[in-house]
Amino acid sequence: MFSTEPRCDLLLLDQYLVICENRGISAFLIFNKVDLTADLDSLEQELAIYQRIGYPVIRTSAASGIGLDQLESKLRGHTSILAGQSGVGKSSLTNALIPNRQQRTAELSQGSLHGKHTTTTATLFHLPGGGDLIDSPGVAVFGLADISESHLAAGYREFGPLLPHCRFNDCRHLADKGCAVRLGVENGDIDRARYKRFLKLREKLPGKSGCPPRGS
Ligand SMILES: Nc1nc2c(ncn2[C@@H]2O[C@H](COP(=O)(O)OP(=O)(O)OP(=O)(O)O)[C@@H](O)[C@H]2O)c(=O)[nH]1
Ligand SMILES: [Mg+2]
Ligand SMILES: [Zn+2]
Repeated sequence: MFSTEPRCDLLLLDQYLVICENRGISAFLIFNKVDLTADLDSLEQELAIYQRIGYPVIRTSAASGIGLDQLESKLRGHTSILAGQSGVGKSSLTNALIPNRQQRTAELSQGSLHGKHTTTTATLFHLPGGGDLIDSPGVAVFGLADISESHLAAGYREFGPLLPHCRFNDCRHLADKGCAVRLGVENGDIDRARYKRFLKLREKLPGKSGCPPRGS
C-alpha cells in the first residue's frame, strides 16, 4: 500500500513483492489517498509497469471513500495484510472498512511529510463483508535476510519466462555473457527502472555489502 504523500518508495514496494513471490502470497497494490492530486500522474506512470506485469492496482481514498467497495470485494474470503510505509493510511483504510473498530491514526509529521509510526503492533480484524484484515506497523527499512540471489531474481516475476534462457545456470544477470534478462532490458521487454532496483536490492543481500559486482 502506498500514496503520493508520503511519496511511494518503489524499492520498498519491490522488496514486498519479492517476499510475496517467494512465499506464494498473492499480492495486489493499493494506491491510497487518490483524493490528493499532486504527483498523481507521475506515480500512475510508475504503476503502469506493475499493472503490465500482472499486479492489480486498486485506487482508494480512506478520506473520501473512493474504491472501498472494490477493495472490500477483493478482500472477501481471504486473510490479508496491509503493508507499507508509515503514514500511507493503512489504519485509516482499516477504519473505513470497519467503522466500529477505530484504530489510532496520525497526521504526517510537520514539514517532513513522513509518517510517525503510529501503529506499533499488527492487529487482525474480521471484515463485516467477510475475510480478515491485518493492519500492520509501517516499515522504514526492510530486510531480505533469508532471500538468496536466485530467490531475488525469481521475485521479479517478469524475469521468470527469461531465466531459463540465460546461457549459464548460475547467471547473476549482471554483465554475464548470454544473459536473457539483460537482453530483455535492452530490447524493452523488461522495465529498466525495475531492473535497476533488482541490482540495488542485490547489493543489499547479506554478504553483498561493500562488494560491488564486477561489470555492473
Ligand atoms: N487525504 C487523505 N489523507 C489520508 C487518507 N488516508 C489516510 N490519510 C491521512 O494520512 C495520515 C496517516 O494515516 P494513518 O492511517 O495513521 O497511516 P498508517 O499507514 O496507518 O501509518 P502507521 O501506523 O504509522 O504505519 C493521517 O493523517 C490520515 O488522516 C486518504 O485517503 N486521503
Ligand atoms: Mg497505522
Ligand atoms: Zn541472466
